[in-house]
Amino acid sequence: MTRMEDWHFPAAYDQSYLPDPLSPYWFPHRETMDPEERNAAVLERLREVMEYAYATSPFYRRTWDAVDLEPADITSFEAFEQVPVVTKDEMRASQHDHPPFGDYLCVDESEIHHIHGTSGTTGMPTAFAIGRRDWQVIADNHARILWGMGVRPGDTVFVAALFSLYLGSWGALAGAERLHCRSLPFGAGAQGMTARAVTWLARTRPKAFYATPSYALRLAEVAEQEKIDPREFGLQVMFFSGEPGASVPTVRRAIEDAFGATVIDCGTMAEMTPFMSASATAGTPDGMLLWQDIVWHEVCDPTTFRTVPFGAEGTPVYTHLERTSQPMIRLASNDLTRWVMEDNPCGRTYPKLPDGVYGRIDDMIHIRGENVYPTEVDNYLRSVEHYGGEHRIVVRRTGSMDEMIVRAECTLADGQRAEFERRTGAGLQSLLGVRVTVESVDADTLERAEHKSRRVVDEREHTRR
Ligand code: 8LQ
Repeated sequence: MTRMEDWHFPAAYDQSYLPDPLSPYWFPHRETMDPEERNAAVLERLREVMEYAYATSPFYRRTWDAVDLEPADITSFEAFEQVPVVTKDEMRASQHDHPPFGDYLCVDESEIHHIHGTSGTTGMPTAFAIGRRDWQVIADNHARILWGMGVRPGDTVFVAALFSLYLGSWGALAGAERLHCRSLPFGAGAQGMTARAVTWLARTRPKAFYATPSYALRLAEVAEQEKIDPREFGLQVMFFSGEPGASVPTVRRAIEDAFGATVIDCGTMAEMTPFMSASATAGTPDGMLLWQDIVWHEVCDPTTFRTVPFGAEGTPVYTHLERTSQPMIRLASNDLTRWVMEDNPCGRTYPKLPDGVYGRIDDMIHIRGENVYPTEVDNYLRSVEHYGGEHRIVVRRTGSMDEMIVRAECTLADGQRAEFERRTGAGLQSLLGVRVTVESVDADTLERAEHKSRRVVDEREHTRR
């Protein structure tokens, strides 16, 4: 085996390194090597990361001692799959008992370089502490993945996401900086900012753009209102994280058509930063590749947390291979996806999520014995003529029956909408297997997301919402 480029734990990358300009790969060997050889190296690394966590974190020591597990036991992936998963509730409890970062910090507080967090709208926020050296490694990882998307030194990268607690924008920026790009940290979320983004995009004509998919669609609408064709921005690569969308076929097409750029899906979870470790590439633009030498991605049965075979559906479980601050070891995502192992046109030998991550298990709507993903509704509506671009899904109980109402924007005049409602309701019903009442509303009347969309309103008392 030729030596894997810069493969050490703790990771440290040569900050002056840039690949051969003609190479599609940042690390040709690591990216295209025999996956079995890579897995063998990863298995050793997993043991190393666990030894580190066992020695530096009361949280992991407590969890593993309780099931009689020692890092040295991890001699096979089968053994690794028995490592208990970490849940968000456990992290919240650890931060409650050991504020503010929990007893899985693993580095001295003086090492902390950035603090981020969840928005905390649905409970106690979680704090993410990232060490100084880790931040550099994250930047290197993201630069490498951006290189895979076709972004090169000197390209302008426009970051149109919240610069706040949200890690998405900062992570994209760190990668662009390390790649020696011209970074344009535009941000998002302030009053009037979307119209200003249109002006700045038209003036600076960046090569690459980062946001949430919802926000890109919003931006296209605002550009249209400003009488500017978003294709005039000249964007070539648009990469997205934060929510499903870039792999939802009709959403993806709408973005591609509006901007005339390649759409790239990426993103795992903020805790898992370098969160771009699941990402498509210029040569394999569909779905997401799992860059297994940065983060170890498993797709697991959601009850046993054992990996499912390639081809099957499951929930992603993530393990950091290069983080020393708050390393996550088998973090349960609660998302849903399907994975495959096939030859990728770009030549990288990573497994792939061909349909991206389609949603969260707890966002799935259970109605009259059927499971409905909100992304299925989104995907369908965007294929319907006269759909106005935004909707809400309302689930309520009337008497003993659950009913689903889709409130959809319609571009037709008021008197002409009955046929739109009937046809759309029938289409959704045959797709989802449940009766759906469609109520149309005027176009551009439902609020658009500047960040991640929240379209489900579940009014039933027995549900969590
Ligand atoms: N989530 C994130 N990226 C997704 C994608 N590409 N497809 C489908 N769902 C996706 C900072 C990065 O954007 C990651 C991020 O958004 O972190 P968060 O805020 O912790 O949210 C993580 C959740 O967003 C995931 O569990 C997915 O449900 C979704």
